[in-house]
Amino acid sequence: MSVERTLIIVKPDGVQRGLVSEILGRFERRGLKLAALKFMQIDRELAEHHYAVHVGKFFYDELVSYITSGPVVVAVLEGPKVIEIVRSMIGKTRPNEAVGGTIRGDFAVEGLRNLIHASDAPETASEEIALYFRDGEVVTYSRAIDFWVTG
Ligand code: FUP
Repeated sequence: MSVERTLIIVKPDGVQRGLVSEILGRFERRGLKLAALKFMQIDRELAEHHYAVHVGKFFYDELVSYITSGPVVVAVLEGPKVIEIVRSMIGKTRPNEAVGGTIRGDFAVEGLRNLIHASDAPETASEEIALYFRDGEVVTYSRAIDFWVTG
C-alpha cells in the first residue's frame, strides 16, 4: 500500500473564527494520520513562493495579503490517497459552490475566505511540505488504529 502525504493550511479566517479544532478534528476522525503540525505567521516571501503559480492573476495581490494577514495552522497529513481524500473533504475553491458536508460548504461563504488550503497533486504536495517543514519536523510513526483504518 502506498502512503501519501499532503499539506494543509488552516488560513487566517479559520484561526480567527475558532475553527482550528473543528477542521483538524475532521481529518483526525476520518482516520488520517498527523505527520507534522505548526502554528505560524506566513510572511510575504513565503506567500509569494507558495502562490507563485497565481502571479499575475486578478486575485493574486489580495490572496497574498489575506494569507499573511494573521496566524495560520500548517499540517502534514498522511494516508493512502490522502491528497484526493482531503481535497474532497475541503470542497470547491469558491465557497459558494462548495457542497454541504465539506469544510468550505459547512463554514465558508464567499471569495477568498475559504478557510483552508490543501495540496492538489503529489508534486505540489512534496513542494509545499518542503516549503513549510524541515525533514526532521515531519514525523514517521505507526498508530495502533492503523490496522483498523487502512488494513
Ligand atoms: P484551492 O487549491 O482550492 O485552495 O485553490 P487554488 O490553490 O487554485 O487557489 C488559491 C486561492 O486563490 C483560493 F483559495 C482562492 C483564490 N482563487 C480565486 O480567488 N479565484 C480563482 O479563480 C482561483 C483561486
